Amino acid sequence: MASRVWLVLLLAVGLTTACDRPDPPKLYEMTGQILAVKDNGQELTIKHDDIPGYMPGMTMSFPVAASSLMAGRDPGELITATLEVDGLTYRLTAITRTGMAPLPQGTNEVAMAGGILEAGDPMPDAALIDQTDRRRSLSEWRSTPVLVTFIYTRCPLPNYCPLMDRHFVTIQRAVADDAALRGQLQLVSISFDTEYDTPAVLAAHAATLKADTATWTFLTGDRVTVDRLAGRFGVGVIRGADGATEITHNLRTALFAADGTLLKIYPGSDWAPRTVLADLRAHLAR
Ligand SMILES: [Cu+2]
Repeated sequence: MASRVWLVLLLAVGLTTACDRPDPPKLYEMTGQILAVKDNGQELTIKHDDIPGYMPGMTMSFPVAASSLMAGRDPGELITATLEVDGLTYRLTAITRTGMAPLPQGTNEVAMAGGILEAGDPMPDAALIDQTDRRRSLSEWRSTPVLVTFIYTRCPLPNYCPLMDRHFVTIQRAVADDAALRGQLQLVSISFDTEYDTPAVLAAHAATLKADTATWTFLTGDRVTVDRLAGRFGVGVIRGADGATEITHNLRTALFAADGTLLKIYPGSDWAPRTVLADLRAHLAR
């Protein structure tokens, strides 16, 4: 995902021009913190500061030019590095440790740096709790098609969590009304507001939505578990200071197949319930 963001950014700012004689690679000095060391291949996820004249600070993955540069790399390391940009490719050609610092708290970007689910991946497991205060394992949903999303009940943005709720209401109704789909899809909404969204709050929320809890389950859990799980789905969660009620987050809704593998992720808010229903029908027909 990060590299796609990067590509879009490069195109948007027009750093490359087609047909020109190739320019020599450009070198930029950057500072940041290593959040994750990818065990497969030579890649580091770095939360970096602004790179003057090039890009604002963000968290993204960088390929490393030589395996020798990977020696001794640790999450938490503060570094300076040289970023070499050659057309659309980029890599780190020098890395120097300047210190160590605790990994960021209050966000789950470390979990996200660990790798995001892709189509075909098995549904991750997690120990959670449902709206009736019962302990549940996400793996319980591995034997049926399931649509999973992440929300919090106090979300103030109408086109964020409340929209996901409305979409799930629409899908719940469509599935119930269609003989071919009835009983063929479970819905799971997981709250990352682990402080406020207790089972009782989730039960009240489910009642407000007229959720049929036989097919639509609301889950939450301890913050570390939920944040790690959200990260696996590519949902970034940034909490304010103590007492803040708003949580900064993105939206990712995932459809899993009857064998528990990921069929498709619907990012953001501009997907339509009918798309999910069509994908479900196609999956069931296979
Ligand atoms: Cu929200």
